Amino acid sequence: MEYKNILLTEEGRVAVVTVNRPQALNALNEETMTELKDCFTKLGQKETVRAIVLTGAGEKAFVAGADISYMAKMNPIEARQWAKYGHEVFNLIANLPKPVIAAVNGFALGGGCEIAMACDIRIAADNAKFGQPEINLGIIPGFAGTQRLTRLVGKGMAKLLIYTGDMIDANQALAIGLVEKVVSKEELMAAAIELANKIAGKPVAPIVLAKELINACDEVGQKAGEVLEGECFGMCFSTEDQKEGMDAFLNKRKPNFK
Ligand code: CO8
Repeated sequence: MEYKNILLTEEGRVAVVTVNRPQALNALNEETMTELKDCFTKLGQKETVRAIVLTGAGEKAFVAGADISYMAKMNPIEARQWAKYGHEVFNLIANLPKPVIAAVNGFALGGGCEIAMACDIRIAADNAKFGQPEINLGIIPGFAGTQRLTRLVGKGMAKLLIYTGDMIDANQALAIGLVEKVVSKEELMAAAIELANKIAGKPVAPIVLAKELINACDEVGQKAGEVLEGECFGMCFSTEDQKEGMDAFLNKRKPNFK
């Protein structure tokens, strides 16, 4: 598939996906969502890619939301379908068997905040702004914002943000646990790529299993989570990397993971 609204670059084991509609502050229309779906599906299957960075083109925005001009004339059935499509694409990212880091370089509003939340880790530039402003359009978040925001920041803070539609800055987002790190906007991409490379250098199976288990927190209780963890922990011992990691430690050398 040829991409018109996103850019894909790969350097070593890290792929960078850039939403590229700066004229509309990288708003997500159907075409962009379909390209993201295609791109993440392929990256998920590509063995040479071990970590992915998602960002937005231009100085101003990561993603300023779902495209309002695309949504304005939707009927209720179409809007419901659009929300479901968003869930499908963002779940693909959230459940991809490799880490995805959002490098939030400006406005992350509505669907933009929601796609950032579908990523594993969020690094924000100090000029980034976050919010779920849907209330000001007469709607609610529709790409799982009511669910992912609540899980990340708790019910009270999610209600404050969703009821008011107010934006918060990067440091406020850090304080409430919506992002994991804030850096200067000049340092953003280097920091995101450095982190992606660091994770890409770790053994693959434990990363995949850890992601599945941490995501499973949303679905299962403590007891079932511990059962799953035990199974996955055992599974690690069937890998070469476990033997290598432990042998390297015991012999006081650096591990050479496959
Ligand atoms: N959709 C479409 N176009 C957009 C969007 C958007 N979300 N955001 C910005 N643009 C466009 C503007 O229309 C403008 O285009 P033009 O130059 O042709 O007039 C261009 O981008 C630049 O934007 P501004 O001139 O507005 O730039 P400012 O710096 O003045 O303002 C803001 C920046 C504050 C980010 C402002 O653009 C804004 O408020 N944008 C909308 C933010 C928003 O409300 N986002 C949420 C959208 S709803 C959503 O995401 C729901 C997701 C779930 C959907 C599922 C429902 C079924």
